[in-house]
Amino acid sequence: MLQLDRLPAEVQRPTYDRSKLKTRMVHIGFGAFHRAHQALCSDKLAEKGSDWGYCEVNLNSGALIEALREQHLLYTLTEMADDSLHTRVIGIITEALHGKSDGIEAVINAMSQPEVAIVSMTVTEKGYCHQPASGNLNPDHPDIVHDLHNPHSPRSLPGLILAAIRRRRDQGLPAFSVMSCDNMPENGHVTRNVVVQLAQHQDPALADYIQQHITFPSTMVDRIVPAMTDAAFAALSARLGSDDPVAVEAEPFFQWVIEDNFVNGRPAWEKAGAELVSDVLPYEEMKLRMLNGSHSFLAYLGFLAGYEYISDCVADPHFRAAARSLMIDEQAPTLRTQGVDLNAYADSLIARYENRAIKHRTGQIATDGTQKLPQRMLDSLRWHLQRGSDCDLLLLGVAGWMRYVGGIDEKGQPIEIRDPMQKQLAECVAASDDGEARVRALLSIREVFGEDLLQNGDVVARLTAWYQQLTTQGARATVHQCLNRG
Ligand code: NAI
Ligand code: CS2
Repeated sequence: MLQLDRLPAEVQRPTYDRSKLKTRMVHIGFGAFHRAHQALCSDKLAEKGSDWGYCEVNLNSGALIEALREQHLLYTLTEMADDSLHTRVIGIITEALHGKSDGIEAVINAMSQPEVAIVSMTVTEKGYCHQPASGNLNPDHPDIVHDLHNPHSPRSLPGLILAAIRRRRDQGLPAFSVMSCDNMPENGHVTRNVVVQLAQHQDPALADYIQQHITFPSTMVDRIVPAMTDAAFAALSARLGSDDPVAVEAEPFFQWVIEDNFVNGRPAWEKAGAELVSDVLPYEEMKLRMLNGSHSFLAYLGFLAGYEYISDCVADPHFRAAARSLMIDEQAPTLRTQGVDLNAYADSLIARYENRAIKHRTGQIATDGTQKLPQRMLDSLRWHLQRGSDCDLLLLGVAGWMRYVGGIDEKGQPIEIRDPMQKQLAECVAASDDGEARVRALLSIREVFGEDLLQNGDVVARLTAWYQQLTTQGARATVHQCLNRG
């Protein structure tokens, strides 16, 4: 348990009066990223006099919430570069709830307090229960099926938001704004879509109310925050003089671009490093395609090549050059971004990947590929296919995912595939021979690939060629060859 009186003097502690904070925000998804990003920004703002505090909620695992409560809602964030580290105690949390042990009613009640003005979330892409290719609600998702029949005791994020909106409307309370901080293009629109579509099934009048009264600001969020490991916890405990099971470590870089569209006020986040803009889409697209697209490319191919961390991948000159070429030659041309030096942006991303203090596992980034591929690679792939322009690195990235979800690595060892569609992936793999049949079987997953890619013979042939090359020659040689293609 974190003990403030044992912490070394250089650890920064809150200097503001925590008892003056009010619970004006409820955040769903108390994961590593939120602890290192939005919570930090609001903590910095509290140092400047803001009273916007957070009620933190986890819907599935309760261990973190329990640990947070035990240490008086405090935890440490350590920013790590190759040659420096800085630890700060975050004090911005006022309450913490676990949907299962406290009960979902306690969470709906917290979201229905008069002072709550913002509900935000980082629940990973799969938490939205949508179809990744279309952004529409997946009506067959088991949690959505449950929530359709049990609107007052929801399990899903859309169902929970809807229950709280209904409660506030019925009690005549002011509406809140709903802000997604997950890595999806137009994350505000995706959130609005799933909530409104669920409402249309449950209560059309509520869907109209949402359209009129609730805003869903989109955000672009950026900071590399790897999952903590046993080794990281042990090193931190030795430095801090006490354990902090809620601790998180992050790179120094921080970016948060927020659509300024809030119905009931917001913290002045711009005073603590965020950018408030009228249109987030160009920022989101740039980040999702150049950063997350290259991350996924490195994750699948790097994992297959035996690289454990992203910093190992970019220490290989061929992988580094391939990642940069993917960013500049295949992702940058697809962007609507204006006024940004994309070459400098690509260089800054590579420099961030080289940070060896950040142990960002390729296996972590490789999770949930079905939820990530459309916005990271497939939108750009379609852009090139329409124009007949070169997109072999994107194709190789997709082939890398196909090889990865085959479930056997280059040494013949099993890969543990973590993906909400894992069952469907395993069925596709089991029912298809390695090679073109495997490529076709995976491309036929419409929720991810839509209809068009499987029907495009050229795409199937080129994906198959890269897939087979990965199988026969391995990821290292294939990345090298793709880089030197004619
Ligand atoms: P994490 O694994 O530490 O936390 C995930 C959180 O999502 C947990 O609180 C979990 O309870 C919740 N969750 C998972 N599935 C859910 C579901 N079906 N319904 C409701 N809640 C669910 O992951 P981390 O690092 O916090 O990342 C979360 C998301 O934040 C990412 O998927 C991404 O969209 C975004 N993000 C992460 C960054 C990073 O470097 N870690 C950087 C930028 C964005
Ligand atoms: C990563 C991102 O886990 C992943 O899929 O690509 O979480 C990445 O670390 C962040 O988006 C950086 O802002």
